[in-house]
Amino acid sequence: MQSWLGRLALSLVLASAPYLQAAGKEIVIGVAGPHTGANAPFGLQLWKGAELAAQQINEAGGVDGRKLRLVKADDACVPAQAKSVANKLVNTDAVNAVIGHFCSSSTIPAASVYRESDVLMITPASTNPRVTEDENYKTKDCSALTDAKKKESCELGNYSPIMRMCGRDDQQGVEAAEFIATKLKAKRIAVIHDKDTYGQGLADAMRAHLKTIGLEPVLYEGLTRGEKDFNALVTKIKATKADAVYFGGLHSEAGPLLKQMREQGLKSAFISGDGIVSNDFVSAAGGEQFVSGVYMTFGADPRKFPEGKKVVETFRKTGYEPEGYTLYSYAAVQAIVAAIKGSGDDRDGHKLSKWLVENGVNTVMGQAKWNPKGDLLKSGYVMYVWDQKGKYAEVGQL
Ligand code: ABU
Repeated sequence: MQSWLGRLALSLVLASAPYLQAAGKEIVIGVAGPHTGANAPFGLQLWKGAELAAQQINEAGGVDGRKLRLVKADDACVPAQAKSVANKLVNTDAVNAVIGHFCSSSTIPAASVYRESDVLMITPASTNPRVTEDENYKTKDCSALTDAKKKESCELGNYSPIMRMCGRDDQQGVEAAEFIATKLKAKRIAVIHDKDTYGQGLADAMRAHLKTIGLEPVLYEGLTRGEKDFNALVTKIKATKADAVYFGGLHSEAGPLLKQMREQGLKSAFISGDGIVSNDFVSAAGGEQFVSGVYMTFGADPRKFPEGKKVVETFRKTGYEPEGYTLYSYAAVQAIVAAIKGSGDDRDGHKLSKWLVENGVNTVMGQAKWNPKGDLLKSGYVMYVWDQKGKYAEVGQL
């Protein structure tokens, strides 16, 4: 039997170390995104990446013996649903952290739930600047505080639990504008967007940079998500004699818009962003012949990083091509696991974020480092082009 002194010592250790208290308990990670609906291909990318990462980590012994368990949370890219599934993940599933969401317009309202509950959220794919530029999140100056505990808590509050594993549209838009102006040498540019946080935000960032280089779009217009007939809009674009059409939005609208442009004989260059980085863009457009020659900005191809070679091979052996944001999601699991191990805390979003900011993580995509706001220190965009086989590769590599 344990002596009272032994029991006292044990209870003191447990009280001061929630991580040890949780020993043996599963680590629950929410994987939130559009698992149904038009954007389900992107939800699948997030799920596949997280699933393989969790499986491989569990096979290697888990997190100091604790197994990872994933919970799928479907927001269908609908903001109100995103907030509701975020509440469920926090209050019912008692997640330790969240990967997601995908659509920035869902990530932003869901993030307010995680921020309030102090749960770490890492989005692999939401690129709108407002995801991390939250108006409710203000860095505080803690330097005048003399009470050590208050100072520590104030400083911890400056590490945001809302983080991303991807770049931002204020970078992506600049890359697109530079390419259109200097490589395509387009002068008459029509800018179309889907009126959504991501799509319009990206179109606006692109347009703002065009302005700095002396170009004003010949047309700036929004379409409605979910619609499939854009023929009236195409007629309008045609009338502008645009030599390039830039689209801010997702593959589900980019596909039919592109198809109807080509069917109406409009041969202008078509450029879009990471919202079309899915093989489903090809079917949405009606086939390879329509996507051939389409340009798209996305981060440097994660399938080419040496750190991820084995993981990419494993995916391919199972018949799954780790396209788009799949490896970003894998890397987000790696970050969560590293932060839990490294910080000794399994739930406090600020502590996990602080650890990530101070240490960085080696992932399948190389080393990731963040600022306290949750943005990656290093992220960039490159231009891709889709080919006649319905595949995409960096411009110059085809
Ligand atoms: N960044 C790709 C589309 C997802 C989003 O940010 O809404």
